[in-house]
Amino acid sequence: MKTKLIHEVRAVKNKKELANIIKAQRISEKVLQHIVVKLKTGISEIEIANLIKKTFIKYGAPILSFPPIVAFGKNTAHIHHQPNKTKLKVGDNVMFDIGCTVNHYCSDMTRTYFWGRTNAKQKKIYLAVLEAQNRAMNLIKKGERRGKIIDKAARGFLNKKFGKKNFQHGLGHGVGTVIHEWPNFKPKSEDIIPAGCVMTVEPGLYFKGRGGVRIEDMILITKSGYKSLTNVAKDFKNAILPIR
Ligand SMILES: [Mn+2]
Repeated sequence: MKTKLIHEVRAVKNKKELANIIKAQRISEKVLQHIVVKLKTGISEIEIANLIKKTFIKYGAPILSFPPIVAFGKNTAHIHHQPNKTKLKVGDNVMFDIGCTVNHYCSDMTRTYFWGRTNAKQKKIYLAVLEAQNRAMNLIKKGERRGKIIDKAARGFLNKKFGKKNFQHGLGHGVGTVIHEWPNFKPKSEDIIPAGCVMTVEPGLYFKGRGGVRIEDMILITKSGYKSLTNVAKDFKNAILPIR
């Protein structure tokens, strides 16, 4: 057998490592649940980002995987938006990309919501991103392990529908003691994804000056398929938040 390189060794998680990642993810889910109900028209991204940090501390995970991304409205078109004073308006896209660490192991999740109502375009974009994610996951379920083919399943669908400019990042990455680790789902990836690996699947569509949608789940690659590690609803109906 060929000697494994360090990035290949650490990509495959043992039970304890996996338990830490799952614990970090469950905490993130609790935080998201707590935060979504704190939204109100006029609140700013930075206020929500600060509340997210405080809530992670409250739930026992003060060390985050990365600074939380909170984006409202057209700011959701920026892949790595930094929360600012932008205020929430009715009809806005609302994007949260958050993760924390447990014993150094990271979690990573993105959800996009709509504040109060949506138009036909927002719905079309959301459903396309969700479909792209499903296509990639179905391929993994069937046993595909080539990173670029899995990326293509989502990207090909989105490119065909919306053109080539609107999904500018990889479909997913390994997660472990660092938030982005080997292997990768991306167009030029030669990676073969091993069983035991924790990966994100995070297609997105971004329209400059208008807004974007990204849906990101973490999955465990298994011998026969995958196991989802993300327990947060993502169907379109759940994405529309009621104004309180
Ligand atoms: Mn990610």
